[in-house]
Amino acid sequence: MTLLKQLSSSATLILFAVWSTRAFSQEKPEEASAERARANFAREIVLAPDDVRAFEDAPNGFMTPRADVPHGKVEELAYESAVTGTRRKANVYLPPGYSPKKKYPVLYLLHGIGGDENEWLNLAAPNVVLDNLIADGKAAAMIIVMPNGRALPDDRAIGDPFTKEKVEGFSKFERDLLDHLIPSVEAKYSTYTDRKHRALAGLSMGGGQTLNFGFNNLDTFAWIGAFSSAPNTKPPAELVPDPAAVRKQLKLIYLSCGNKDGLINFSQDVHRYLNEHDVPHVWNVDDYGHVGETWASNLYHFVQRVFR
Ligand code: FER
Repeated sequence: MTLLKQLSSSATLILFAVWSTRAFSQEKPEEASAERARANFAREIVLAPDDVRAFEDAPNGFMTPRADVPHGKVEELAYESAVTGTRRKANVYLPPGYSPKKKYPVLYLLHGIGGDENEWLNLAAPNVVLDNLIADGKAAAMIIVMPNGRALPDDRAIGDPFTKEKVEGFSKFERDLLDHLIPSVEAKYSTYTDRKHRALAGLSMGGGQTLNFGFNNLDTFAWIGAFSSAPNTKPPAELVPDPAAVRKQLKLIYLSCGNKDGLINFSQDVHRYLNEHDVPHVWNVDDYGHVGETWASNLYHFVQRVFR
């Protein structure tokens, strides 16, 4: 069941009105609840003249497997994490012709609040999107790592995803990613190991994680993509306290959201702050709500702009 269906299946309409008038700021894990999520999704959407598309939707067939192109493969990576005290799983896409004799850049791709390491594969088939783009010369051959971003001993995507503990798991993932996942990926695969060859992107909670972790670790990532970022996104002045450093170090900041997504306020605030501080970025507002179509389409656009 999709998150939105899950949320609309019970009715707490009065809370919508109460919470949607509250001033915007980051939602702390202890504040998270299904009610708050419904209220966040029901926020009034106010579009400014520059809240428009940077790109058309991805073309027909962009995520359809083609018989005429070489295919990469998806395999599982298991890694030990001192953050969770468990052996964790990630899905890894290796591009067509992957060879330990070459070195590859790596995109870390993060899921939403109800997802796990399989969510991107189900929503957007990044392996197919990349096979097609690489064959057309439109994307660099890259490894894509799809981890489970809920860094908890029990990280299963079951039950109410909005509990304090589960939401905290998404913040704890910063250390899991930096101290355990990245070193494991770079030990197992033939990768470059500098910031210019690492990208971080995600949808919704994963978009918030991308902004929170990406801006906080400029020495680790040079390319960031946040699609339909969730209320876990830190307030912009906290995210980017030093605009000059970001301007200098990041090679791409890509923000997107649908113009029918009640969470668009969170992305608009980051976009406007970056504009006020002259930090170049992509801002793509398409015509979707909080749905897989916008994430797949923005993944298509984002991956063409990294590592080149
Ligand atoms: C919330 C609304 C939405 C929230 C998280 C989300 C933590 C995440 C949505 C998603 O990942 O799709 O209030 O609080």
